[in-house]
Order: sequence, then C-alpha cells, then structure tokens
Amino acid sequence: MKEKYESAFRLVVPQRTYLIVRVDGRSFHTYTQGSERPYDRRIAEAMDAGAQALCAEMMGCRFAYGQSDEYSFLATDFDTLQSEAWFKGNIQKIASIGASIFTAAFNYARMGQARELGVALDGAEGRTWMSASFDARVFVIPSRSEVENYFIWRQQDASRNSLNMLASFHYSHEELLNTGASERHELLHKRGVNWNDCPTDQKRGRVIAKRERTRQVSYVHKRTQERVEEIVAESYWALDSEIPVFTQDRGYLAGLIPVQD
Ligand SMILES: Nc1nc2c(ncn2[C@@H]2O[C@H](COP(=O)(O)OP(=O)(O)O)[C@@H](O)[C@H]2O)c(=O)[nH]1
Ligand SMILES: [Mg+2]
Repeated sequence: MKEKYESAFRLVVPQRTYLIVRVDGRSFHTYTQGSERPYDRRIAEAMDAGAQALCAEMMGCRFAYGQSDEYSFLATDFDTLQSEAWFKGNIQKIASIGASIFTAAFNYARMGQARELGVALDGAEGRTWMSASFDARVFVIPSRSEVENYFIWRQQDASRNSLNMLASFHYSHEELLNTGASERHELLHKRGVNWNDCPTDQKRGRVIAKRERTRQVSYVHKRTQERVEEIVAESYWALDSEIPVFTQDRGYLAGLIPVQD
C-alpha cells in the first residue's frame, strides 16, 4: 500500500536552499466580522502567538514576518554540513504540521482574550472566538536577493491592505470605486485622517526573530546543597512591532536572511 499509493505523493523540497512557509487565515473576512475595524490589535496579538509557537517548532527557522491574517516563515538547512531540513523537507508534513501548530496557538490565544473579555466560552460566541483555521503553503526561493524581494512584496501588501482597510472604514464601497492609493490618501485627508499616523505595525507588519537575553536563575546545588545564583544566556523569539520599511532600510532584512556560501 505504502509503495503503491502513499509514496507517490511523498514530495520533498530541494535541499540547501531558502524555505518559505506562509500561513493564511481561512475566510478571515468572515471570521473578523465581529473584530475592531480597521485594525484589531487582539487579532495581531493572537497572530503573533501563533507565529511564536511555529518559530519555536520549525527546525532551521530564521525569522517570521506577519501582517493582516498571514505570517511567512523563513527556514534554512545550510547552517552546518549536518543541518537537516524540517521533516527532511517533506512538504505534506511541513504544511500540515505548520498549519496545525499555528492554528492551535492562535485559537488558544483567542480563548485567553475571550476569557478576559468575559465571553462565555461554552456558548456560540465563545466557539466563534476559537474557530479560526489557517492554511499553509510551502516553497523554496533559490537566491538570497529573491528572499528579500519576497518579504518586500509581503510588506508592500501590508501597506496597501492597511490603507484600504482605513479608507473603507471612512468611506463607502461606492465612494472608493476606481480610486488609487494617492486618491485614497487624499480622501482620508479630507476627513482629517492621516494614514501615516497609524501605528507602525499596522502600516508595515511585524517581525519575530531570535534574540539573546540573560536571565538570573537561582537553584539549590544537588551535591553541596548550597543556593546558587547564576546569570544564564538564553535565546527567545522576540517580537519587533517597530520595523522599518524594508526598501528604505536594506540592512534590516539583510541582517535576518543568512548567506549561503
Ligand atoms: N476587522 C478586521 N479585519 C481584519 C483584520 N486583519 C485582517 N482582517 C480581515 O482578514 C482579511 C484577510 O484577507 P484574505 O486572506 O485575502 O481574505 P480571506 O480569504 O477572507 O481570509 C481581510 O480582508 C480583512 O477582512 C483586522 O485587524 N480587523
Ligand atoms: Mg485569509
């Protein structure tokens, strides 16, 4: 059975390259019907929780970039000669496990938020809060400069999305028909609204990357029974909500994408 049927669909990504996994909320237009417009910080926070969970699980993960209902992850397998790709590059595994880790962590964060807001979790509204699902797609990009361009493309989508969300908050669908970006900016100005004044992450998206921090730990030594105070270094997945415009600060993305020799 395995050889006849199952193995025929064991697709793997090529090795020693840049792997991208992008998760995207399923029907978020509908899921966000009860959310704050134009920007719901709670959605963003739950997205970040999903992304941090997946960053921690994904072997070789370098960083993640998110906006709206999507997050893109970069993973590499060329760190050392022994480095291996996550699930040995098995696409079905990466996509399905990636989507389920993200979905679980997102809904768990939403459950916490609903509880804070006093939403009854066993009622219909409570179930709605925990009903999000995400797809994941997996592909490789052959060169470092194209990886940069990929993230620039996603960030440009973020800026376009946030302008459109803001415009449709202040104007009707009809009023916005056939208007380009500069006209939308002008229309907003007429209502005294400036897209530039929106929070940075609403306009540009957010990044999660590995950072080092030190932490003081205290424990009782097994043999000597003495209390030991120690400063330990640890790495963690840190959220950056004040990211630059990628095309304006070329060093930012360059610092996140490893060089393959
Ligand atoms: N109200 C609100 N909606 C959001 C927010 N972020 C994302 N969305 C919604 O999520 C959708 C994401 O777009 P897309 O993935 O193309 O649509 P989908 O197929 O319905 O998931 C947007 O069109 C918005 O309707 C937010 O912060 N507030
Ligand atoms: Mg979506």
